[in-house]
Amino acid sequence: MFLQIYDRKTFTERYLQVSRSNKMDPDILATAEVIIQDIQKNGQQALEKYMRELDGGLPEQWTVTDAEKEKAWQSVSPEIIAALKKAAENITSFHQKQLQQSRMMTATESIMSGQLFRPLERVGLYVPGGTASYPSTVLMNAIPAKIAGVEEIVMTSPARNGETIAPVLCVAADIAGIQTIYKIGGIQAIAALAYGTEKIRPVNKIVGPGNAYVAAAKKLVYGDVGIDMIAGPSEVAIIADDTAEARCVAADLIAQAEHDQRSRVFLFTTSQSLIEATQKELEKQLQTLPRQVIAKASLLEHAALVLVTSIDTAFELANALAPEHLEIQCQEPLQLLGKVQNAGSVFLGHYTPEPLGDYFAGPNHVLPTQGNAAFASGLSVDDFVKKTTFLYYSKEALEQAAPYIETIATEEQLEGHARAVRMRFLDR
Ligand code: HSO
Ligand code: ZN
Repeated sequence: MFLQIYDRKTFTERYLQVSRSNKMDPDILATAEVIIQDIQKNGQQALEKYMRELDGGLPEQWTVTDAEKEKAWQSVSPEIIAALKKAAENITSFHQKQLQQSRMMTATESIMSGQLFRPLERVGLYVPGGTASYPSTVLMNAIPAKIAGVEEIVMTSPARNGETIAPVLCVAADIAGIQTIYKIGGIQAIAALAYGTEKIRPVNKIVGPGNAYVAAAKKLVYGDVGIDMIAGPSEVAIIADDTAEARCVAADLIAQAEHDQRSRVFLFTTSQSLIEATQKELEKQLQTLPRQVIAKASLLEHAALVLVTSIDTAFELANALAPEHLEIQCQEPLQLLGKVQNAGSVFLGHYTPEPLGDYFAGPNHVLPTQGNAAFASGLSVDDFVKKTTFLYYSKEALEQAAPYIETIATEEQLEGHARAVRMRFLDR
């Protein structure tokens, strides 16, 4: 398969010097705005109207019942259940180490300060319908929330025409400790979670992927509730030296390309022969890929194979790109880890393909895309925790601080601030 080959200069011009814009489609935003405002104002009645119009009707039961859950467990194969449970174990033990305790920064008799860590009370997880509804995503979103101590985690997913939610999603939700699953999708689900209706309790934060309408809705409700991030199509960048195997490099590029025709995949290598062999392997492997059409479109439109003169240059370009996933398929991968500046998640060595992280190993697969890794991080326990600072001063300690506070308050022309300090030392 002939893919464009770049060097440092041409890659920079084509991929790095273009201004990236994550602006949303104004028509979609306008549609979302109307529905959200209606549901915010008219609650349940408006929610039902949009579910009838857009989802083809109302479900008999608004949430997945115990009987439906029971049936789901019966219909999912034991292998899938075992794999999801093992993955959940690994994700749990990785994320447990992210949990922080409330702490004191200063602790003398006269001055105390610190941070209280408190979980969010209620979190809503959106799970899309259709082909991109993944049980692994249920685990990746809900487990960190559970570990943070979130009391109520609810999930919502479309159940068109009264259909039920996919059994494997119900099983994953159970494994992850989700209590309630609503059968609502789209913009109306996000609005209902954000503002609440008669039947839906509002949440403090909404997480999870979704189509352009769901993404627009999340953006619009942000500020009234928290959201995780607006994730774009999946990306991988591979840095490889001549110890990398072309068939593995090609397989890993395809693994991201098959997600979405807008997925972006990159290879940075010092080896011309690896590039040539990768081209051939891509061609060969695509022939038998079920999602060949999507993967091919993604590769032809967005992929870049980049020949660089040194591994340092490979890192320079990869860091500028700030990819969601970065694979380092080099001889001494651990020694290169320190060169990573911007990446959502890093995969080291020849036996650490990215799907290991998507499904199983423990780190989260909800990661910043489209260059956002330059300023953002993957989903973690932190996303479900509030950090409240606290402060205690004794009379003597405040007395010592008072002149400084008064000076700054005066400079800011906020006499009330100065008085709040002074008041404590006035004779009665
Ligand atoms: N690679 C995707 C996550 C995923 N892969 C889910 C398979 N299922 C975004 O990081
Ligand atoms: Zn994936």
